[in-house]
Amino acid sequence: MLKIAIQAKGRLNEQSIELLANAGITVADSKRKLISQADGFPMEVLYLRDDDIPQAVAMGVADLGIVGQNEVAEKEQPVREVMGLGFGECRISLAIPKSDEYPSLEYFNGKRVATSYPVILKRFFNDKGISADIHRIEGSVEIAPSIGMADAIFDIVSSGATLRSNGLVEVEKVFESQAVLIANEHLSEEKLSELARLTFRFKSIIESQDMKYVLMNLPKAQLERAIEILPGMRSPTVLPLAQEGWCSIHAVIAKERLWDTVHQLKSIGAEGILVLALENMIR
Ligand code: PRT
Ligand code: ZN
Repeated sequence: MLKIAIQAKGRLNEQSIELLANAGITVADSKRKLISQADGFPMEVLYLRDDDIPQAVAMGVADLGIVGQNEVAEKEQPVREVMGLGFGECRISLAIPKSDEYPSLEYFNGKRVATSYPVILKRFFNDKGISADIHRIEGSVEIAPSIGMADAIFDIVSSGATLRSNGLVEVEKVFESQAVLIANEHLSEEKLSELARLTFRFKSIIESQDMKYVLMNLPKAQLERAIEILPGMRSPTVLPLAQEGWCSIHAVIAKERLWDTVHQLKSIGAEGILVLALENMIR
């Protein structure tokens, strides 16, 4: 049976539980438990702090984990990154007081930089030949410059609101992150085949999140043109309508192309266009 570690509480907890639920795996809420048995899949769930997940997976305390790529990179534990999960997107950036001029990376030579990600930062500065003084601090990194603890910071940025409200500006985006599924490097054959069943479900959920299911009525004479407009999985499904000379078309369209495609279809005479959410796309 697979054991998966997820964040006990925090930003990735809810979406990890939701992803499992969409994959047909119901897990208990983590508030009172450290470990629980899932329903719908042979799996145990371990609730941990995100910082501990890479190590738990590397040691085999858990077979799998859901954690930010930032933690995987920082902790440098030997684990396999299986797939990106499409949530928890953020970046780790260098930010400086907005009153400072920023000529180039050279700015950081000799500066004190506060961060909870010293390993990633050290690697970046080494790569770029910058010699700065890296201060490791946990939590509230963004206030370090204003209280005189540091000249600059290296921290997680999402909307940028936290930086702005602390009088800082983002000057270098260093590391892009999202939640990932990680696995122990020495899983048994049996566990690997359970993992394959799990990733199959995850992939179909993640793919379908970017897609819409579209149906419409169209004069049969325009069918050829509609097929050219529609990207489709293979080709669109075409059904006859009771009304002579008309048909109904069903197709799956990527969200970012949806409106362009709809406008084109309308311009060749499509009517009664319905756009539906797609729950799962199994290839
Ligand atoms: O208790 P535990 O150790 O498990 O949790 P934690 O407090 O260490 O982590 P948590 O729950 O804050 O974040 C978990 C993971 O979510 C991170 O490791 C990232 O992979 C991911 N993530 C995505 C984020 C953000 N977005 C995010 N915005 N983690 C933190 N932030 C914080 C950031 O530190 C900063 O304070 O949000 C602030 C910036 O947000 P904006 O929107 O103002 O730019
Ligand atoms: Zn943490």
